[in-house]
Amino acid sequence: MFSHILFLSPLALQAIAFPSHLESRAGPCRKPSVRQEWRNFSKQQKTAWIDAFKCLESKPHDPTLQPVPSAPGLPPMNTTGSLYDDFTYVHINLYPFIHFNALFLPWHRWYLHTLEQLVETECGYKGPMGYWDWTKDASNLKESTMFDGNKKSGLGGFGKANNDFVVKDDAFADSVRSYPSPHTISRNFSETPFDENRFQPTPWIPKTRIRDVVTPGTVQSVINGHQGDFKGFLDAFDIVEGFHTGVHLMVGGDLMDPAISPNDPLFFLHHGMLDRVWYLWQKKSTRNKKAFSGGLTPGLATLEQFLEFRSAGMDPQASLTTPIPNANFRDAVTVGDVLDTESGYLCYVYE
Ligand SMILES: *[C@@H]1O[C@H](CO)[C@@H](O)[C@H](O)[C@H]1NC(C)=O
Ligand SMILES: *[C@@H]1O[C@H](CO)[C@@H](O)[C@H](O)[C@H]1NC(C)=O
Ligand SMILES: *[C@@H]1O[C@H](CO)[C@@H](O)[C@H](O)[C@H]1NC(C)=O
Ligand SMILES: [Cu+2]
Repeated sequence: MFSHILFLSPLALQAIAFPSHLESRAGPCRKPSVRQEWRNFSKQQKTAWIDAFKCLESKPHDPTLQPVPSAPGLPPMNTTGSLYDDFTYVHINLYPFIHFNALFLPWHRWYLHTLEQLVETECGYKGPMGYWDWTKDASNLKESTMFDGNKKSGLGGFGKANNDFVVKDDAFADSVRSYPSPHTISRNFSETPFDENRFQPTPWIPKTRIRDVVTPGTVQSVINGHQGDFKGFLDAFDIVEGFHTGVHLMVGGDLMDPAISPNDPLFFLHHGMLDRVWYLWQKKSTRNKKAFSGGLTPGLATLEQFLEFRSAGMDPQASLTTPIPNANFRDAVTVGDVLDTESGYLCYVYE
């Protein structure tokens, strides 16, 4: 599943999508919202968060979404899908421009913020955004309390082999996702996701167990390292056998397929954690806070190129004025607008 995305033709990756209506969005941030660890949500808060996501499933497609020319394999847009589906579609469409390059962290920060705005403005949600601190679960991932089977407040567990791994015990069990074709989400746990062809080509990927990747020590060393060097930080953060990819592959099902992975609401809690790791690194020093660098073209044309450029991308180089690709969906902003979570355009902290 990862394979056909990872080794896309480089030509397909060169056209970076420029959003329209670009304007500066700084302003005062007086009372930042606090993003909470999911297990720190009360049961009522969990239900409210889930209901807000379900509300997006009941809202119609937004016709302002204008897909950009993208890689082969982009499914046609389904205009009878929901606003939630649109949100997934933005990720599918822009996938080749926002992974394994400098935009990975800024883009996903914009994406989570856009989701937060959607649930607030479209659905009246007033509760916190969340994150999944998987370091708490390293010793017992499959039995993690994240995978709580409750029809009102639970994100659910894993499906069964005799039922195509469709998740049945969660609050989203009846939620139909339209991409790539209508279905309800599935999950298929693996403790050794790097060792099971979940990510190809496999021979060069260390056969690390996921429990050894999502440890507090791994995260701390990423946060403490590469002072002032965003590219170095990003490379350490997003190694193929690392916690970003590893958690996607461990959960399996929708979350494992990188382009459509936002179909599973766990995506937003996993990426909340990734955004938090960046935030914690930025908090380490003024140099980190201002650091941003890397290339816009993912170095994915060949394995040799990937091993050389890793996650920080190739020329042309990105800068603070680089637009965040948005497929004309919601705010058009630049990297500089999302660098600081308390800049004014953004206004949040992590607990
Ligand atoms: C589009 O999405 C809707 C809602 O999920 C679904 O009923 C319909 O079959 C989809 N159309 C196509 C062509 O997949
Ligand atoms: C579920 O995961 C196992 C272990 O990785 C794999 O062998 C199997 O093919 C997967 N099944 C599906 C339907 O994804
Ligand atoms: C959970 O919330 C409590 C109080 O609201 C706070 O003291 C604690 O630090 C939070 N836990 C985490 C993991 O942030
Ligand atoms: Cu992504």
